[in-house]
Amino acid sequence: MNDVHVHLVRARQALLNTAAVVPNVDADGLAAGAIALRARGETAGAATLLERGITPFTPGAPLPDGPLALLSWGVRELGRPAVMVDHHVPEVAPRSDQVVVSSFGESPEVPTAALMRRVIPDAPAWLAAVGAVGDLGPAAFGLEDLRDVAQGPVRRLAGLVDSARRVPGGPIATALALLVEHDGPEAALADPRIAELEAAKRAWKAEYDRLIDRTPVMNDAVAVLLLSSTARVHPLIATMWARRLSSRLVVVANDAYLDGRIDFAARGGSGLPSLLRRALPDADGEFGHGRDRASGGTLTPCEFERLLVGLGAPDVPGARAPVSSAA
Ligand SMILES: [Mn+2]
Repeated sequence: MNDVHVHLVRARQALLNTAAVVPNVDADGLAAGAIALRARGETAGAATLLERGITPFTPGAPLPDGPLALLSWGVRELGRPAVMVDHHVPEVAPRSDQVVVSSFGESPEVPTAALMRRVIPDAPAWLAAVGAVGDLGPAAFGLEDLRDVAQGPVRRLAGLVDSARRVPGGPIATALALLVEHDGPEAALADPRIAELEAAKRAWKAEYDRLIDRTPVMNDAVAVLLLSSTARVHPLIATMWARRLSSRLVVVANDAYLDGRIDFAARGGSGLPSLLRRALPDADGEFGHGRDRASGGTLTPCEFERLLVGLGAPDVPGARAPVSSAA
């Protein structure tokens, strides 16, 4: 056996032996979670689903005792045994009682659900595809061994599953249950509970349509758009603007997504996580993780203003005046 194989066997054993599965709640995380739960013989109800704005690395996060399987949360400092499966930029080396399986840096990109098939080789390809499509869109079907899945149903299901987390109080547990309980995307789509996901998708789309015509304020380097919505609209709107304004860093912020905080998405440019942290070096907020061209975070309104100043963003009507030290 080679080292990679030994490592994956160790990861599989850790995954099967952890106290609980903690999946991220986007389509990629939930599909990865469904693969883990099925391998462990568990139902969706056994998973730990964290509230909006909380990650497993948040101090005081409501997590069960014991070792955990963290799926698609990044690789960050954690003071307990764990297995972490992920494709974002790893931020720390794992401790000796932690196992990390990361596809970061691979080309083509391998989202977490697809990566899970290396840990659980008999995991269903359609589940890996639901997660991969959630992150990569149709390009996911170019990944090796995802080429034979039913593309239409997988795309439809991936969109519905990802909608659950986009609206406040959305049907995330239902989305996970559909992935755990069914043996194919068609069966999941035929489940009556899919109506909950369809309602979430409609509610999200209405918010997206309401806000899609707002124009960012921009200079040559940075475009900034401030929105107010309880729906998770800002990442997609940021991606849309980054495509249109390809030379600029795009920051789309939402002041109604989390109570009292600014949740923002940054897109475009490159090396985003370190760019953000350089712009706001002393902040202890939850920000500057993720991927090379897709990052963001959650900051207090004051910290967010300082971030904009640090990034060299234009003055934005609706944001409070820049802090005096930068004036
Ligand atoms: Mn992902």
